[in-house]
Amino acid sequence: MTAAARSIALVTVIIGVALAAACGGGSTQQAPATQPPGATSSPVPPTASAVPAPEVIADGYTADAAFPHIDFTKMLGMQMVPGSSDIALVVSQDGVIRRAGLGDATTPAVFLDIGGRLIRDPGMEEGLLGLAFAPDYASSGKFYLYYSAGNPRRAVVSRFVAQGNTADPASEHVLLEIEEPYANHNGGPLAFGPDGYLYIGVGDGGAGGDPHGNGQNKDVLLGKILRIDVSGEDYTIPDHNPFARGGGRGEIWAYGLRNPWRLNFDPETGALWAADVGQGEWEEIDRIAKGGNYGWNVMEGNHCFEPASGCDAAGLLPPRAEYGHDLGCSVTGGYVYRGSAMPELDGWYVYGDYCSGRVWAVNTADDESAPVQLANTGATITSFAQDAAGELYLVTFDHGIRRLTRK
Ligand SMILES: [Ca+2]
Repeated sequence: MTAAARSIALVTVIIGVALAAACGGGSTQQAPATQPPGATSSPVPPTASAVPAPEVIADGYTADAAFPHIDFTKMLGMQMVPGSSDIALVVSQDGVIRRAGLGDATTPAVFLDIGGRLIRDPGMEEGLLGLAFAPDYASSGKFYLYYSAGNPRRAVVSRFVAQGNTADPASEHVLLEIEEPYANHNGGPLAFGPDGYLYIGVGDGGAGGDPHGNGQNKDVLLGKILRIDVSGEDYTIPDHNPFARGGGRGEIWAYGLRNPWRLNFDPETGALWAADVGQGEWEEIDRIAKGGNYGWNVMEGNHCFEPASGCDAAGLLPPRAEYGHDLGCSVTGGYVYRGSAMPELDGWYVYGDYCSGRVWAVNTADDESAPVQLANTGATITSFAQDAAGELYLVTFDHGIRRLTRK
């Protein structure tokens, strides 16, 4: 990549950030609804047994302030402590994790601070980026973090062990380090699958346009979804990983990703859903399959990227949903909703945009229906969160925690 091209890529990033203030509201552009207008105008039958499930209505949702005592700089995650209906860990990009009670207004206390282990001269995308609790956290206290370190610049996946209401930084056991050529596109999501393995979203290494072709290179870990077994002291490669017996790095579960930003399993179907941040035009949502090639940098969303036209899309898996930069600039993945307060969203994957604050949902029960815009919040959405009942929240840089509810 030439210096000029790199400058353009950086300018693109900067413009994207500026858009956070500019795209907050007002536009009437939105994804089409899946039901005809007026579908809800019929009177609701009086007998409870005959009440049909409400439908997902475009812009029929709101994101109101929740948990005002949980509002810290650079929040990008809130996850319920396994087994608790009230206690969450709140992750900040600066390396601080706080332990927060949702049901009281007590200022959350620091659970763990690894700020000193982060890169000293971070780009705006680096930092503490992901947290996952071990499936046996309630008894083991084990949890996993993904963060950016320096000298050399790299992504680190480590295990820590909690004791009581805090965790000792000295409990760290580094599992995996991936050298990062640039400061951006670090990925960072972690999630345990129903198979008990740890899934890791890794960005393409950065700059712009994936100049080293990492997304399509199965011999590197950049631009991938990884799956590793962390049940032992050090990680091992599960036997059934697609390249466990050759053809690429054994850790790879899926490839052709650019910058996966949030990765979650549907607890009902076991399907893995990821959001992949686009280059300059298209943001996408992917259902991640074993060995799947999600196209980057041959394609950005459903569109040729390299080359810009006439690319060979054979064997590339298209996104389940995409949107253009007229509606945002950086997708934030969420969850397949399985709560009860919004039954019409059961089985819909909810996601949003960091720059515009728009929130959408797409039905995972089919492969074709269009996404529906649920709300246009204007918030810098960095993650979604779920409470113990499976209700949804937005974690934001500038609007604290917001609860998604039907209007
Ligand atoms: Ca793709």
